[in-house]
Amino acid sequence: MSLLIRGGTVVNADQSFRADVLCEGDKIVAVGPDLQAPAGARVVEAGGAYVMPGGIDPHTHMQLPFMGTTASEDFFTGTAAGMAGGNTLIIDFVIPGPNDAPLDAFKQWSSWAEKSAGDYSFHVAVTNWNETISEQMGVLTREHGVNSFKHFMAYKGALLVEDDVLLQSFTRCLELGAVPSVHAENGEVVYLMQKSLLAAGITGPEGHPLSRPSSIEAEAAGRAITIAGMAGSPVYIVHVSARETVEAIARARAGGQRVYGEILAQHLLVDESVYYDKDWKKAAAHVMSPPFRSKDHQEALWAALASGTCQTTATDHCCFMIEQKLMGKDNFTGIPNGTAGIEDRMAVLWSEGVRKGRLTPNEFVAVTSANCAKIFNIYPQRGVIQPGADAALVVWDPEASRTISAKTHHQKVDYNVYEGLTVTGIPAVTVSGGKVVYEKGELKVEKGAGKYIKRPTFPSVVTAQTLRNTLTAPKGVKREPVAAVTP
Ligand code: URQ
Ligand code: ZN
Ligand code: ZN
Repeated sequence: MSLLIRGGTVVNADQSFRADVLCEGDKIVAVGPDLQAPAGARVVEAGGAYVMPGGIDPHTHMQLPFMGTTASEDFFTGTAAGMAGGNTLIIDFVIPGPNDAPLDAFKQWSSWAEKSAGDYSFHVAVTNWNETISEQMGVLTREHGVNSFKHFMAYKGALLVEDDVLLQSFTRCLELGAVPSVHAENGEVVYLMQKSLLAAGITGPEGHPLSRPSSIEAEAAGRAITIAGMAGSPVYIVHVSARETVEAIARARAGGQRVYGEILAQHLLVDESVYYDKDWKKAAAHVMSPPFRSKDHQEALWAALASGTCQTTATDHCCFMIEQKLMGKDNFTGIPNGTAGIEDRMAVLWSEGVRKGRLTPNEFVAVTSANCAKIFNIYPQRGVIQPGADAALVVWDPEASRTISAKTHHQKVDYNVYEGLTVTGIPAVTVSGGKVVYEKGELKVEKGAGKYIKRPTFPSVVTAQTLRNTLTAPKGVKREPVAAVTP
Protein backbone atom coordinates (compact mmCIF):
# COMPACT_ATOMS: atom_id res chain seq x y z
CA MET A 1 0.00 0.00 0.00
CA SER A 2 1.52 3.37 -1.11
CA LEU A 3 0.72 6.64 0.58
CA LEU A 4 1.92 9.98 -0.79
CA ILE A 5 1.71 13.08 1.43
CA ARG A 6 1.98 15.90 -1.12
CA GLY A 7 2.61 19.61 -0.87
CA GLY A 8 3.66 19.82 2.77
CA THR A 9 6.60 21.33 4.62
CA VAL A 10 8.63 18.67 6.41
CA VAL A 11 9.60 19.79 9.93
CA ASN A 12 12.34 17.76 11.63
CA ALA A 13 14.20 18.67 14.82
CA ASP A 14 17.16 19.97 12.77
CA GLN A 15 15.52 21.64 9.74
CA SER A 16 12.35 22.41 7.81
CA PHE A 17 11.96 22.13 4.05
CA ARG A 18 9.26 21.83 1.42
CA ALA A 19 8.94 18.18 0.35
CA ASP A 20 6.56 15.39 -0.48
CA VAL A 21 6.74 12.19 1.57
CA LEU A 22 6.17 8.75 0.01
CA CYS A 23 5.43 5.73 2.21
CA GLU A 24 5.43 2.09 1.08
CA GLY A 25 4.01 -0.35 3.63
CA ASP A 26 5.09 0.84 7.11
CA LYS A 27 8.22 2.72 5.98
CA ILE A 28 9.00 6.14 4.50
CA VAL A 29 10.73 5.42 1.18
CA ALA A 30 11.24 8.88 -0.33
CA VAL A 31 11.27 12.52 0.80
CA GLY A 32 11.68 15.23 -1.82
CA PRO A 33 10.01 17.74 -4.15
CA ASP A 34 7.42 16.68 -6.78
CA LEU A 35 7.33 12.95 -6.00
CA GLN A 36 5.18 10.82 -8.33
CA ALA A 37 2.33 8.84 -6.79
CA PRO A 38 2.68 5.14 -7.71
CA ALA A 39 -0.42 3.61 -9.34
CA GLY A 40 -3.13 3.00 -6.78
CA ALA A 41 -1.43 5.15 -4.12
CA ARG A 42 -3.50 7.00 -1.57
CA VAL A 43 -2.65 10.72 -1.90
CA VAL A 44 -3.02 13.12 1.03
CA GLU A 45 -2.85 16.77 -0.01
CA ALA A 46 -0.96 18.50 2.82
CA GLY A 47 -1.65 21.90 1.27
CA GLY A 48 1.21 23.69 2.98
CA ALA A 49 0.65 22.07 6.36
CA TYR A 50 3.60 20.69 8.34
CA VAL A 51 4.61 17.04 8.02
CA MET A 52 6.29 16.01 11.29
CA PRO A 53 7.43 12.79 12.97
CA GLY A 54 4.60 11.30 15.00
CA GLY A 55 4.74 12.20 18.68
CA ILE A 56 6.37 9.81 21.15
CA ASP A 57 4.92 9.91 24.68
CA PRO A 58 7.58 8.31 26.91
CA HIS A 59 5.36 8.17 29.98
CA THR A 60 1.91 6.49 30.06
CA HIS A 61 0.12 4.02 32.32
CA MET A 62 -2.65 2.31 30.38
CA GLN A 63 -4.94 0.15 32.59
CA LEU A 64 -2.47 0.39 35.48
CA PRO A 65 -3.55 -1.45 38.66
CA PHE A 66 -2.78 1.23 41.30
CA MET A 67 -3.95 2.36 44.76
CA GLY A 68 -6.64 -0.31 44.94
CA THR A 69 -8.17 0.30 41.52
CA THR A 70 -7.23 0.17 37.80
CA ALA A 71 -6.69 3.09 35.46
CA SER A 72 -9.78 3.54 33.26
CA GLU A 73 -7.89 4.01 29.96
CA ASP A 74 -6.76 0.79 28.28
CA PHE A 75 -4.17 0.18 25.57
CA PHE A 76 -6.73 0.29 22.75
CA THR A 77 -8.57 3.47 23.73
CA GLY A 78 -5.39 5.16 25.01
CA THR A 79 -3.24 4.62 21.92
CA ALA A 80 -6.23 5.59 19.73
CA ALA A 81 -6.75 8.83 21.69
CA GLY A 82 -3.03 9.53 21.36
CA MET A 83 -3.23 9.20 17.56
CA ALA A 84 -6.14 11.64 17.51
CA GLY A 85 -3.61 14.04 19.01
CA GLY A 86 -0.73 13.22 16.62
CA ASN A 87 1.03 10.77 18.96
CA THR A 88 2.15 7.53 17.25
CA LEU A 89 4.15 5.75 19.97
CA ILE A 90 3.75 5.35 23.72
CA ILE A 91 6.39 4.04 26.12
CA ASP A 92 4.32 2.55 28.93
CA PHE A 93 5.52 1.01 32.21
CA VAL A 94 5.60 -2.61 33.28
CA ILE A 95 5.38 -2.33 37.07
CA PRO A 96 6.02 -5.65 38.88
CA GLY A 97 4.92 -5.88 42.51
CA PRO A 98 7.86 -6.08 44.95
CA ASN A 99 7.53 -9.90 45.02
CA ASP A 100 6.84 -10.39 41.30
CA ALA A 101 9.39 -11.58 38.76
CA PRO A 102 9.93 -8.81 36.16
CA LEU A 103 9.57 -11.28 33.28
CA ASP A 104 6.15 -12.41 34.52
CA ALA A 105 5.02 -8.79 34.79
CA PHE A 106 6.40 -8.09 31.31
CA LYS A 107 4.30 -10.95 29.92
CA GLN A 108 1.21 -9.63 31.73
CA TRP A 109 1.59 -6.08 30.34
CA SER A 110 2.37 -7.46 26.89
CA SER A 111 -0.92 -9.38 26.88
CA TRP A 112 -2.82 -6.23 27.93
CA ALA A 113 -1.13 -4.27 25.13
CA GLU A 114 -2.09 -6.72 22.36
CA LYS A 115 -5.31 -4.71 21.83
CA SER A 116 -3.35 -1.48 21.13
CA ALA A 117 -4.46 0.52 18.11
CA GLY A 118 -1.11 2.36 18.03
CA ASP A 119 2.50 1.34 18.56
CA TYR A 120 3.89 0.83 22.07
CA SER A 121 7.05 0.01 23.99
CA PHE A 122 7.82 -0.64 27.67
CA HIS A 123 10.03 0.65 30.45
CA VAL A 124 10.22 -1.91 33.28
CA ALA A 125 10.08 -0.79 36.91
CA VAL A 126 12.55 -2.17 39.49
CA THR A 127 10.46 -2.41 42.69
CA ASN A 128 12.80 -4.62 44.72
CA TRP A 129 16.36 -6.00 44.49
CA ASN A 130 17.71 -9.56 44.35
CA GLU A 131 19.68 -11.86 42.05
CA THR A 132 16.59 -12.87 40.08
CA ILE A 133 15.66 -9.26 39.32
CA SER A 134 19.21 -8.42 38.28
CA GLU A 135 19.37 -11.49 36.07
CA GLN A 136 15.96 -10.84 34.48
CA MET A 137 16.94 -7.25 33.66
CA GLY A 138 19.53 -8.84 31.41
CA VAL A 139 16.98 -11.13 29.78
CA LEU A 140 14.65 -8.17 29.19
CA THR A 141 17.40 -6.20 27.45
CA ARG A 142 18.78 -9.12 25.43
CA GLU A 143 15.54 -10.80 24.42
CA HIS A 144 12.69 -8.31 24.72
CA GLY A 145 13.96 -4.96 23.48
CA VAL A 146 13.80 -3.19 26.85
CA ASN A 147 16.52 -0.56 27.38
CA SER A 148 15.11 1.46 30.29
CA PHE A 149 14.30 0.68 33.91
CA LYS A 150 12.15 2.83 36.23
CA HIS A 151 12.62 3.43 39.95
CA PHE A 152 9.99 4.99 42.23
CA MET A 153 11.44 7.04 45.10
CA ALA A 154 7.83 7.81 46.12
CA TYR A 155 4.84 5.69 47.21
CA LYS A 156 6.15 4.24 50.48
CA GLY A 157 4.74 0.79 51.17
CA ALA A 158 3.83 0.29 47.49
CA LEU A 159 6.50 1.04 44.87
CA LEU A 160 9.20 2.96 46.76
CA VAL A 161 12.75 1.60 46.55
CA GLU A 162 15.57 2.75 48.86
CA ASP A 163 18.90 4.25 47.87
CA ASP A 164 20.72 0.90 48.06
CA VAL A 165 18.41 -0.47 45.37
CA LEU A 166 19.01 2.63 43.25
CA LEU A 167 22.78 2.21 43.38
CA GLN A 168 22.70 -1.53 42.58
CA SER A 169 20.12 -1.15 39.83
CA PHE A 170 21.79 1.88 38.23
CA THR A 171 25.09 -0.06 38.22
CA ARG A 172 23.31 -2.98 36.55
CA CYS A 173 21.79 -0.58 34.01
CA LEU A 174 25.28 0.67 33.11
CA GLU A 175 26.50 -2.91 32.71
CA LEU A 176 23.58 -3.65 30.37
CA GLY A 177 23.73 -0.35 28.47
CA ALA A 178 20.26 0.61 29.70
CA VAL A 179 18.88 3.96 30.93
CA PRO A 180 17.62 4.15 34.52
CA SER A 181 14.78 6.57 35.23
CA VAL A 182 13.30 7.81 38.49
CA HIS A 183 10.09 9.20 39.88
CA ALA A 184 11.88 11.66 42.17
CA GLU A 185 9.97 12.50 45.35
CA ASN A 186 11.14 11.72 48.89
CA GLY A 187 8.50 9.10 49.70
CA GLU A 188 9.49 8.82 53.40
CA VAL A 189 8.92 12.54 54.00
CA VAL A 190 5.67 12.50 51.99
CA TYR A 191 4.41 9.64 54.17
CA LEU A 192 5.09 11.53 57.41
CA MET A 193 3.69 14.78 56.00
CA GLN A 194 0.50 12.93 55.00
CA LYS A 195 0.10 11.58 58.54
CA SER A 196 0.59 14.98 60.18
CA LEU A 197 -1.79 16.74 57.76
CA LEU A 198 -4.50 14.14 58.44
CA ALA A 199 -3.87 14.45 62.18
CA ALA A 200 -4.38 18.21 61.79
CA GLY A 201 -7.76 17.51 60.16
CA ILE A 202 -6.74 18.30 56.57
CA THR A 203 -8.40 15.47 54.65
CA GLY A 204 -9.35 17.23 51.38
CA PRO A 205 -7.44 17.26 48.05
CA GLU A 206 -5.55 20.39 49.20
CA GLY A 207 -3.63 18.05 51.52
CA HIS A 208 -2.04 16.39 48.48
CA PRO A 209 0.23 19.27 47.36
CA LEU A 210 0.88 20.26 50.99
CA SER A 211 2.33 16.77 51.64
CA ARG A 212 4.75 16.90 48.68
CA PRO A 213 6.26 20.38 48.18
CA SER A 214 8.71 21.07 45.35
CA SER A 215 11.65 20.86 47.78
CA ILE A 216 11.15 17.10 48.32
CA GLU A 217 11.12 16.56 44.56
CA ALA A 218 14.35 18.45 44.11
CA GLU A 219 15.94 16.63 47.07
CA ALA A 220 15.10 13.23 45.58
CA ALA A 221 16.22 14.26 42.10
CA GLY A 222 19.53 15.46 43.54
CA ARG A 223 19.94 12.16 45.39
CA ALA A 224 19.21 10.13 42.24
CA ILE A 225 21.72 12.25 40.30
CA THR A 226 24.37 11.71 42.98
CA ILE A 227 23.76 7.96 43.03
CA ALA A 228 23.89 7.80 39.22
CA GLY A 229 27.21 9.66 39.45
CA MET A 230 28.51 6.98 41.82
CA ALA A 231 27.26 4.21 39.51
CA GLY A 232 28.56 6.02 36.42
CA SER A 233 25.19 5.57 34.74
CA PRO A 234 22.96 8.07 32.96
CA VAL A 235 19.71 8.97 34.76
CA TYR A 236 16.37 10.17 33.34
CA ILE A 237 14.18 12.19 35.72
CA VAL A 238 10.51 11.74 34.82
CA HIS A 239 7.83 14.42 35.31
CA VAL A 240 10.10 17.27 36.40
CA SER A 241 7.63 19.78 37.90
CA ALA A 242 9.73 22.30 39.84
CA ARG A 243 12.24 25.08 39.32
CA GLU A 244 14.61 23.57 41.91
CA THR A 245 14.63 20.24 40.07
CA VAL A 246 15.48 21.96 36.77
CA GLU A 247 18.36 23.68 38.58
CA ALA A 248 19.64 20.36 39.96
CA ILE A 249 19.58 18.84 36.48
CA ALA A 250 21.30 21.89 34.96
CA ARG A 251 24.11 21.72 37.55
CA ALA A 252 24.68 18.00 36.91
CA ARG A 253 24.66 18.42 33.12
CA ALA A 254 27.07 21.36 33.40
CA GLY A 255 29.36 18.95 35.26
CA GLY A 256 29.28 16.50 32.38
CA GLN A 257 26.82 14.01 33.85
CA ARG A 258 24.35 12.35 31.48
CA VAL A 259 21.12 13.51 33.16
CA TYR A 260 17.89 13.85 31.20
CA GLY A 261 14.68 15.61 32.24
CA GLU A 262 11.09 15.01 31.15
CA ILE A 263 8.31 17.58 31.55
CA LEU A 264 4.58 16.85 31.45
CA ALA A 265 2.47 19.18 29.30
CA GLN A 266 0.05 19.40 32.25
CA HIS A 267 2.72 20.90 34.56
CA LEU A 268 3.36 23.63 31.98
CA LEU A 269 -0.20 24.95 32.15
CA VAL A 270 -2.08 23.80 35.25
CA ASP A 271 -1.25 25.31 38.67
CA GLU A 272 -1.92 24.40 42.32
CA SER A 273 -5.06 26.60 42.58
CA VAL A 274 -7.04 23.63 41.22
CA TYR A 275 -6.70 21.89 44.59
CA TYR A 276 -8.63 24.72 46.31
CA ASP A 277 -11.69 24.41 44.06
CA LYS A 278 -14.87 24.41 46.15
CA ASP A 279 -16.05 21.44 44.10
CA TRP A 280 -14.33 18.43 45.73
CA LYS A 281 -14.59 16.41 42.50
CA LYS A 282 -12.79 19.06 40.44
CA ALA A 283 -10.02 19.33 43.03
CA ALA A 284 -9.66 15.56 43.36
CA ALA A 285 -9.63 15.12 39.56
CA HIS A 286 -6.27 16.97 39.55
CA VAL A 287 -4.59 14.80 42.20
CA MET A 288 -1.44 13.44 40.62
CA SER A 289 2.21 13.18 41.68
CA PRO A 290 4.16 15.36 41.55
CA PRO A 291 1.29 17.77 42.17
CA PHE A 292 0.58 20.91 40.16
CA ARG A 293 2.75 23.72 41.49
CA SER A 294 2.46 27.50 41.87
CA LYS A 295 2.59 29.36 38.55
CA ASP A 296 6.19 30.59 38.98
CA HIS A 297 7.48 27.08 38.34
CA GLN A 298 5.95 27.05 34.84
CA GLU A 299 8.31 29.61 33.30
CA ALA A 300 11.26 27.57 34.63
CA LEU A 301 9.84 24.48 32.93
CA TRP A 302 9.34 26.27 29.59
CA ALA A 303 12.88 27.64 29.85
CA ALA A 304 14.19 24.15 30.62
CA LEU A 305 12.73 22.90 27.31
CA ALA A 306 13.94 25.87 25.25
CA SER A 307 17.44 25.68 26.75
CA GLY A 308 17.80 21.91 26.42
CA THR A 309 18.17 21.34 30.19
CA CYS A 310 15.12 19.08 29.87
CA GLN A 311 14.77 17.16 26.63
CA THR A 312 11.38 15.49 26.45
CA THR A 313 7.70 16.12 27.12
CA ALA A 314 5.21 13.47 28.19
CA THR A 315 1.80 13.11 29.80
CA ASP A 316 2.00 10.44 32.52
CA HIS A 317 -1.42 9.50 31.11
CA CYS A 318 -2.94 7.60 34.05
CA CYS A 319 -6.72 7.99 34.09
CA PHE A 320 -9.14 7.54 36.96
CA MET A 321 -12.83 8.37 36.63
CA ILE A 322 -14.37 10.73 39.21
CA GLU A 323 -16.09 7.66 40.68
CA GLN A 324 -12.64 6.19 41.34
CA LYS A 325 -11.26 9.48 42.72
CA LEU A 326 -14.12 9.32 45.30
CA MET A 327 -12.21 6.46 46.98
CA GLY A 328 -10.40 9.29 48.78
CA LYS A 329 -13.45 11.39 49.66
CA ASP A 330 -12.65 11.28 53.39
CA ASN A 331 -8.88 11.04 53.14
CA PHE A 332 -6.84 12.63 50.33
CA THR A 333 -4.22 9.85 50.51
CA GLY A 334 -6.89 7.48 49.16
CA ILE A 335 -7.46 9.48 45.95
CA PRO A 336 -5.88 7.48 43.08
CA ASN A 337 -3.05 9.58 41.68
CA GLY A 338 -3.10 10.38 37.99
CA THR A 339 -4.46 12.61 35.22
CA ALA A 340 -4.99 12.29 31.46
CA GLY A 341 -3.19 14.11 28.65
CA ILE A 342 -2.17 11.90 25.74
CA GLU A 343 -4.65 13.41 23.28
CA ASP A 344 -3.80 17.03 24.04
CA ARG A 345 -0.05 17.14 24.72
CA MET A 346 1.07 18.12 21.22
CA ALA A 347 -1.68 20.69 20.57
CA VAL A 348 -1.09 22.28 23.97
CA LEU A 349 2.66 22.47 23.34
CA TRP A 350 2.13 23.97 19.87
CA SER A 351 -0.53 26.46 20.95
CA GLU A 352 1.12 27.56 24.23
CA GLY A 353 4.69 26.90 23.15
CA VAL A 354 5.25 27.57 19.43
CA ARG A 355 2.51 30.16 18.93
CA LYS A 356 3.69 32.07 22.01
CA GLY A 357 7.34 32.08 20.95
CA ARG A 358 8.56 29.69 23.65
CA LEU A 359 9.51 26.94 21.18
CA THR A 360 10.35 26.95 17.47
CA PRO A 361 8.62 24.35 15.27
CA ASN A 362 11.91 22.42 15.15
CA GLU A 363 12.24 22.51 18.94
CA PHE A 364 8.61 21.31 19.10
CA VAL A 365 9.61 18.21 17.08
CA ALA A 366 12.66 17.75 19.31
CA VAL A 367 10.69 17.76 22.56
CA THR A 368 7.68 15.78 21.32
CA SER A 369 9.52 13.11 19.34
CA ALA A 370 13.18 13.32 18.25
CA ASN A 371 14.89 13.72 21.65
CA CYS A 372 12.89 10.86 23.13
CA ALA A 373 13.81 8.65 20.16
CA LYS A 374 17.49 9.47 20.70
CA ILE A 375 17.50 9.00 24.49
CA PHE A 376 15.74 5.64 24.19
CA ASN A 377 17.78 4.56 21.14
CA ILE A 378 15.16 4.26 18.41
CA TYR A 379 16.39 7.19 16.29
CA PRO A 380 16.20 7.45 13.24
CA GLN A 381 13.61 4.66 13.11
CA ARG A 382 11.45 7.18 14.95
CA GLY A 383 11.73 10.91 15.56
CA VAL A 384 12.54 12.05 12.00
CA ILE A 385 10.98 12.24 8.54
CA GLN A 386 13.53 10.58 6.23
CA PRO A 387 13.75 7.51 3.97
CA GLY A 388 13.99 4.33 6.04
CA ALA A 389 12.14 5.74 9.04
CA ASP A 390 8.84 4.25 10.16
CA ALA A 391 5.78 5.71 8.43
CA ALA A 392 4.53 7.17 11.72
CA LEU A 393 3.87 10.85 11.14
CA VAL A 394 1.44 13.69 11.57
CA VAL A 395 0.21 16.29 9.08
CA TRP A 396 -0.04 19.30 11.34
CA ASP A 397 -2.37 22.25 10.59
CA PRO A 398 -0.84 25.20 12.46
CA GLU A 399 -3.88 27.44 11.87
CA ALA A 400 -6.76 25.10 12.81
CA SER A 401 -8.27 25.36 16.29
CA ARG A 402 -10.33 23.28 18.65
CA THR A 403 -11.61 23.68 22.21
CA ILE A 404 -10.56 20.91 24.56
CA SER A 405 -13.33 19.22 26.54
CA ALA A 406 -14.09 15.90 28.24
CA LYS A 407 -17.34 16.04 26.27
CA THR A 408 -15.51 15.61 22.97
CA HIS A 409 -12.13 14.02 23.74
CA HIS A 410 -11.43 10.37 22.87
CA GLN A 411 -9.80 9.64 26.25
CA LYS A 412 -11.60 7.20 28.52
CA VAL A 413 -11.97 9.54 31.48
CA ASP A 414 -14.72 11.94 32.55
CA TYR A 415 -12.73 15.13 33.04
CA ASN A 416 -9.95 16.99 31.26
CA VAL A 417 -7.37 19.17 33.04
CA TYR A 418 -7.37 21.50 29.98
CA GLU A 419 -11.23 21.79 29.97
CA GLY A 420 -12.33 24.80 27.90
CA LEU A 421 -8.85 25.66 26.59
CA THR A 422 -8.89 26.62 22.90
CA VAL A 423 -5.74 25.43 21.14
CA THR A 424 -4.52 26.55 17.72
CA GLY A 425 -2.35 24.02 15.93
CA ILE A 426 -3.83 20.53 15.70
CA PRO A 427 -3.39 17.33 13.68
CA ALA A 428 -5.14 17.22 10.29
CA VAL A 429 -3.99 13.65 9.53
CA THR A 430 -2.15 11.04 11.59
CA VAL A 431 -0.38 8.12 9.90
CA SER A 432 0.66 4.97 11.76
CA GLY A 433 2.09 1.83 10.16
CA GLY A 434 1.85 3.64 6.81
CA LYS A 435 -1.95 3.92 7.15
CA VAL A 436 -4.14 6.97 7.78
CA VAL A 437 -5.53 6.41 11.29
CA TYR A 438 -6.97 9.87 11.91
CA GLU A 439 -8.31 12.49 9.50
CA LYS A 440 -11.03 15.16 9.41
CA GLY A 441 -11.58 14.66 13.13
CA GLU A 442 -12.32 10.96 12.76
CA LEU A 443 -10.32 8.01 14.13
CA LYS A 444 -9.91 5.09 11.71
CA VAL A 445 -8.20 2.67 14.05
CA GLU A 446 -8.13 -1.08 14.35
CA LYS A 447 -7.87 -2.97 17.64
CA GLY A 448 -4.57 -4.88 17.70
CA ALA A 449 -2.99 -2.99 14.80
CA GLY A 450 -0.38 -1.45 17.15
CA LYS A 451 3.11 -2.98 17.12
CA TYR A 452 5.57 -3.52 19.96
CA ILE A 453 8.66 -1.39 19.28
CA LYS A 454 11.91 -2.90 20.59
CA ARG A 455 14.60 -0.56 21.86
CA PRO A 456 18.22 -1.80 21.70
CA THR A 457 20.70 -1.14 24.53
CA PHE A 458 23.56 1.42 24.38
CA PRO A 459 26.96 -0.27 24.38
CA SER A 460 28.50 3.12 23.51
CA VAL A 461 27.43 4.70 26.81
CA VAL A 462 28.86 1.75 28.73
CA THR A 463 32.22 1.94 26.96
CA ALA A 464 32.51 5.70 27.35
CA GLN A 465 31.61 5.58 31.03
CA THR A 466 33.73 2.53 31.84
CA LEU A 467 36.66 4.24 30.16
CA ARG A 468 36.07 7.38 32.22
CA ASN A 469 35.72 5.33 35.42
CA THR A 470 39.02 3.52 34.85
CA LEU A 471 40.82 6.70 33.86
CA THR A 472 39.68 8.49 37.02
CA ALA A 473 40.05 5.51 39.38
CA PRO A 474 42.62 6.39 42.11
CA LYS A 475 45.89 4.42 41.89
CA GLY A 476 46.31 1.77 44.63
CA VAL A 477 49.09 2.25 47.29
CA LYS A 478 51.58 -0.64 47.71
CA ARG A 479 52.04 -1.39 51.44
CA GLU A 480 53.96 -3.92 53.50
CA PRO A 481 51.63 -6.36 55.27
CA VAL A 482 50.78 -4.93 58.69
CA ALA A 483 52.02 -7.15 61.51
CA ALA A 484 49.23 -8.23 63.83
CA VAL A 485 49.34 -6.36 67.13
CA THR A 486 50.54 -8.82 69.78
CA PRO A 487 48.43 -8.57 72.95
O1 URQ B 1 3.60 8.24 39.65
C1 URQ B 1 3.29 7.87 38.51
O2 URQ B 1 3.92 8.23 37.54
C2 URQ B 1 2.10 6.98 38.26
C3 URQ B 1 1.76 6.10 39.42
C4 URQ B 1 0.92 7.82 37.79
N1 URQ B 1 0.35 8.70 38.80
C5 URQ B 1 0.76 9.96 39.04
O3 URQ B 1 0.20 10.64 39.89
N2 URQ B 1 1.77 10.47 38.37
ZN1 ZN C 1 5.57 9.05 38.64
ZN1 ZN D 1 3.98 7.74 35.76
